[in-house]
Amino acid sequence: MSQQNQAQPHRNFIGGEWVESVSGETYRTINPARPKEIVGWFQASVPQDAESAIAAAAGAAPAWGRMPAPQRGALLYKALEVFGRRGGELARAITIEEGKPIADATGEVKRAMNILEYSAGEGRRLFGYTTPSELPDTAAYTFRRPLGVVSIITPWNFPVAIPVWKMAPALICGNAIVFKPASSTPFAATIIAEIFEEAGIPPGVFNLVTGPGGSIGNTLVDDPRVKAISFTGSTEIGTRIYARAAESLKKVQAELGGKNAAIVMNDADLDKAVPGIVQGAFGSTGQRCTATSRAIVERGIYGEFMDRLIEQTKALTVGDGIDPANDIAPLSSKAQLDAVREYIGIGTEEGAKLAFGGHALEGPEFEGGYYVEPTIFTDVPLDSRIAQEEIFGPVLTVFQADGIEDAVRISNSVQFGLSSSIYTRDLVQAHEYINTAETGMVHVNAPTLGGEVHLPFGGLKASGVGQREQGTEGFNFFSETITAYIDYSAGSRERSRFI
Ligand code: UN1
Repeated sequence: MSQQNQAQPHRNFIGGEWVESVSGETYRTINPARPKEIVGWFQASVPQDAESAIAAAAGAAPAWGRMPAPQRGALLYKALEVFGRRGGELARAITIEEGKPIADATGEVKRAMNILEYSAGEGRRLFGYTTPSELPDTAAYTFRRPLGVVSIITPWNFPVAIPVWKMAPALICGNAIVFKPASSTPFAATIIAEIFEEAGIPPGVFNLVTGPGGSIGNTLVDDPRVKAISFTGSTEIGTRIYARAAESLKKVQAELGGKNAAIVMNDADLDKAVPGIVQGAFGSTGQRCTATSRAIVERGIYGEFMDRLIEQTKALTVGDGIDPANDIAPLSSKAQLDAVREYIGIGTEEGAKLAFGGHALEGPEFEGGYYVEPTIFTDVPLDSRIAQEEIFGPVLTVFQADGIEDAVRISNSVQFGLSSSIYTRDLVQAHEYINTAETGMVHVNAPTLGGEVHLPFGGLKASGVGQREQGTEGFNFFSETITAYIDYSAGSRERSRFI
């Protein structure tokens, strides 16, 4: 039975059973708003646990893959229904374990539900294509076949939406999954596993293994029964996974870092641009691969933009994400807090001007939580580290540009290429940017964030590799395309062969 006593450690979900790690070890997660508060205890899994999960998935994959896709879709609809019922609980789990404001967590759950709905419906499509053959009386068409077992390795910053936007397409395509959430956010992952169990997922189709990536990550990539890896996380780890998986020619879908820019042209509507950049930079405490970490502002509007930016940033309240009055919640961990503080220090040393914020918030009212003020740097040297590296916190760097070409040059000057945005009323400038921005997603007059589940999500350059997530591309990643040729001519006859 799925229900686990809260006082007991949560368990792995393998082959339809809730089981302990063979290591006999557990570890705890904490609430970043009050680090003294323990969220739960979880299994510290070792390679043998990952192997059991892979074996369970390999055993379940053939029958699941043969089940008609609309029936798999019916099961995803059922999971959607349970998600709806447990949505509030999931949002709270996100906030107390990851830290983000409850409104962001609620939005995240909604996104997960959107992709479940979209993927469930895909059970009645999963299109291949037909095309005329060059031969007479011959049918030629493609269809999809599942890959088999796939590993789903996800980060802490979206503990619900990212896993679901990988697993829903993986499952509808007929794959069995082994899901390894980030070691710091296994609580929401455990609830997701409970939801799929309650929806009636056949044993072994959905497996959850918690614990540090250093311990089980390699098994989830190397095991020959695993056919593909879908990963979201740092560029460093993504590069290692891609290289490892290449040894056995596995498919990899890796969504990695970002250093996203929002351009503000002289003709921009600042009533849109300023709130859009404030939300992009500081929403979810900046811990989002699509966060706006650079604003590139045309010189003529710079003064007014900065005045409004600082005024609106000042109005943000920082505090525990569970209180809906707070706009900025803690960073997700002590390590994140340390990294962001270090970058703020580096920024000052590198000669950038600290225009707002820059301090950790440490008074007794903050209860030891990992808070940092929203922070804005101006006069940032283009080759400096804070201009080039992903900070993953509420830190915005601002640049000045002379016209669209200069703005594009600054925008494209980083190794990353995930998302970008331009604020302008001029269609010519907007299209110039859409056509030349080195990013996988471009927004016009809207923040760099987010996306809709039926459109592809992903980036160029160091921001990712492999087929995009979501949209049709997501289903393409999780299926093999098989090409069939059928000669239906009556009797034997001389046929010209295709070459
Ligand atoms: C979003 O912009 O809402 O890790 C989603 C991340 C991204 C997802 C961002 N893969 O932050």
